[in-house]
Amino acid sequence: MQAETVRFGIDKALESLGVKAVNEGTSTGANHFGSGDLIASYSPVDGQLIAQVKSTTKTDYEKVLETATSAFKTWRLMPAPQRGEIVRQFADKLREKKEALGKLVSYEMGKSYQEGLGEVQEMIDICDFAAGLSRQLHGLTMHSERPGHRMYEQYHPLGVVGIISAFNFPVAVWSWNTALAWVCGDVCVWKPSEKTPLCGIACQNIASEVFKANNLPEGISCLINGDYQVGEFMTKDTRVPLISATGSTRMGKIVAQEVAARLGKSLLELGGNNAIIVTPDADIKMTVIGAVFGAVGTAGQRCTSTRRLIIHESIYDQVKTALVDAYKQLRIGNPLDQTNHVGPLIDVEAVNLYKKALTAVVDEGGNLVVEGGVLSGEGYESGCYVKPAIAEAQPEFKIVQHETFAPVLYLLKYSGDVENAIDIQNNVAQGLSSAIMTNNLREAERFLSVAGSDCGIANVNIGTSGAEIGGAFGGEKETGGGRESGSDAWKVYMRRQTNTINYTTELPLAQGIKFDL
Ligand code: UN1
Repeated sequence: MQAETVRFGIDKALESLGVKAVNEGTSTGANHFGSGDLIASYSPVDGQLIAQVKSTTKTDYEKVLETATSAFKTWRLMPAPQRGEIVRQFADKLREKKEALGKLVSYEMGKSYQEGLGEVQEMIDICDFAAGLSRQLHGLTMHSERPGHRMYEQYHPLGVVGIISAFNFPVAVWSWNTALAWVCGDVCVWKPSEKTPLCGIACQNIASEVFKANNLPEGISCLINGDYQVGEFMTKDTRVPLISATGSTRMGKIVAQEVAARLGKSLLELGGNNAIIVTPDADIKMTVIGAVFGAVGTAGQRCTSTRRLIIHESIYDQVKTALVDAYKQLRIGNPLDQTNHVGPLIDVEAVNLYKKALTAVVDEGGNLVVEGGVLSGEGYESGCYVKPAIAEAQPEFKIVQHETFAPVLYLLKYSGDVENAIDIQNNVAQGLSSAIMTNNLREAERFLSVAGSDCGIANVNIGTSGAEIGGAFGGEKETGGGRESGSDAWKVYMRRQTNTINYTTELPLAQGIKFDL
């Protein structure tokens, strides 16, 4: 009982999600198998081994692809609203398992339990969205230039969709893809991050129950596990028309080239280097809340995390002081304990990158106003807990141009007009999320205008992270250009067909061409 309390009920959560000590890491639904090496999942929370997962071999993968390809032939024939009903049932199951799954996300990945629950809520939201969407997979109709002809376009499913996801959103990003792909009539093969394989096992178990209860064939939801080589089985496979990959820009460039080499489609969600512009007309209290959550939420490991604050010189000192004060209130520790704000980084490798960034910013002439450092001692035995840091820096510093997946916030000063701040903001390789804090309508509109932010997401008076599922999610430049989640992101999971129908007894040619025999 004592141990149970200390572990915040994680053992019960694992049991309810069907996560065992050793799990088959390959699955086509009810059928789990796997013959590859074991992947061990250690919690960054307490350094304990949670469980192991058998990785996917090439032979296992072939079995998955055969099953998925055959399931597609059945699944695509089911009317889209009926597929939406299956996704609705999946959302119900997620509601039942929300606490357990939120806890596993928190324990395996290290984000706060609140954020773990939030991530499962994103899954539920996208499923609800997809269920409604299943009745709205509309194409357009056009007027033909020929008499007695009709033109329209329709959307058909693509087939097998390959999903490669990252550790930082170990369940939600899969669901953004899969919920849409399923209503579109596709079947999915998912390779979760090898840093969070148990979240994959748990989600697959939940999905499998729903497909089984509806007597649907094996292969609509598939799971594979392993490192980049297992990802390569899919990226190089012409039977997988679409690869949706979330992760680093480095990974995305490799995936994009492999998929392009076979003229497949890819949807890429890669690195961000997100900034908040703080103008003289900003509400400072709101700015501090938005910036602190953006920079330290998920320990700075969101692709939407706030990395740069671009502050007008007239309020620079005021904002800096308010931030330094706010950082003093931050409680760092076990993320399952709801009194803590900041949990651990994913692993020791991430801690090293964090340390490197702090050294680099000082080497380049920056100044640490909140020093940071790695925590040790009781409660920090995993070696993954770090203190969020703030550094005064210059926009052109190499380290400021680079995405470090850790709670390091750079303060940059601008003078003059908002255009100067926008220039600094846009002058990085990445283009995911951006924000401006201002009560000045002109500044806000300039930020949103064609000459404003060049990012996929541009917010006014909210931070850079925490996007809602209803909008299309993604970014430009080195972020990869993909769009997932809401709006019309579903179109990437389908193939478009233009149909022209002649209901006359003549065969007139388009463009007025005469071809009399
Ligand atoms: C990610 O970090 O990969 O906008 C996704 C957000 C979340 C999703 C982040 N809704 O912060």
